[in-house]
Amino acid sequence: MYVMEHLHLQLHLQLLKVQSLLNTQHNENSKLLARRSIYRNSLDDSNNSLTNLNLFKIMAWLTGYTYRKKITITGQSGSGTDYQVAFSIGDSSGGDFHLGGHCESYPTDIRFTDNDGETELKYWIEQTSADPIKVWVKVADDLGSNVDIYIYYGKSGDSDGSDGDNTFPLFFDDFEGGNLDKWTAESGSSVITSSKYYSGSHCLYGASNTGNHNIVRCDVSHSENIAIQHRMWRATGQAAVFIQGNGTKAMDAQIACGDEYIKYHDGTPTSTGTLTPASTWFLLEYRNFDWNAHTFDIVLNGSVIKTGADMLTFGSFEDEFRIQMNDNHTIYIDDVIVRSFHDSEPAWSSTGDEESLGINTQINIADSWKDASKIQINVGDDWKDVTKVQINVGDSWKTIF
Ligand SMILES: [Ca+2]
Ligand SMILES: [Ca+2]
Repeated sequence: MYVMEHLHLQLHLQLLKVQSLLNTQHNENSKLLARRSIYRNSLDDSNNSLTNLNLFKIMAWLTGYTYRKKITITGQSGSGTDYQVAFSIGDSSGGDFHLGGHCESYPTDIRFTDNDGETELKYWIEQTSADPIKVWVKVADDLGSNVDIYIYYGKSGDSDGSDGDNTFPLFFDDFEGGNLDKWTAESGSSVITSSKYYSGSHCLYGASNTGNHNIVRCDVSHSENIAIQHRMWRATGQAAVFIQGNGTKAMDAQIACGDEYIKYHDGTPTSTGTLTPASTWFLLEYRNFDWNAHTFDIVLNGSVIKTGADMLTFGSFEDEFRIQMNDNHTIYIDDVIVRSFHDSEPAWSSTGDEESLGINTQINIADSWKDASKIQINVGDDWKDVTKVQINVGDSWKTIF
């Protein structure tokens, strides 16, 4: 056993840098000695052998953040990589889970990482003034099965990391850029306005334009693996049309055209039977596109109101998403997003306990010092937490953590 310990320890010499924890002087030659007691708590003696004790796994910590929680997402076969998953996260209460009031400036000082604890993931917060916030995180790992990610939080003076463009690379516009650079204005006089908005301080508005609909369109390739969503505000009686096609067929969603119902046009305007909200912001989503059967689903505020809506035979608007705000109708649009979609969607499952960086330990990985909150050792293909680390200084054992 002593032989085993010795070999084991050689692997770790110079790996651990201890900051400010020891008053006792130590020098570059101080040996980090991981006593058997370090891991005895989490191991039984039968596993405590050299052949099994072969690797250390360093759990990295995102520099600058004081707290983190592990988030587990339930995967769905076929979902793939870079899927955007939405979470509801409260400051000190509410949501899928909350951050215990430990943000310095909620929700600015939050970040998300891969399960490695340090590779940052792109995310976008819908309304930063909300509590709980709704956050979309682009998950790098394949969500064909369950995936863990981390949320970090608690960093004074942090910058805003919310990034819609990179979270939704297929298309994203919250109109905060103040222009229509991502769009082609087909007719009318659509403008960016700050008189109303869902996110930030701007949205798209179809200005008064008698006899000529306000139409803008953007490039969106037709696919069965996307959902197109947007926020909308309208006064009673005001109408808009949303179209996306493949050059042969098109989805054509008609919002309160002629009456107050949400419809789809498959040759004739057909009601979903659901009334269109008025004088409030609502969320519309078009998804579950079947470009063979020529059908799609319509979703209002997260609830499916029509499955298998038939498409329209339509030769125009190939691989474009088109917004038509009827002339002289008061229509506002915000947060146009094209996101990943799989018929059974991956979703938040659970969130682990809060972990904090209460110890000043660093591990040197490839000549770069990383904060380490957790060290694990691999025993029989099973990772076990190291619950205690001691260092020998002047023949005296000092506990690091
Ligand atoms: Ca990963
Ligand atoms: Ca906006």
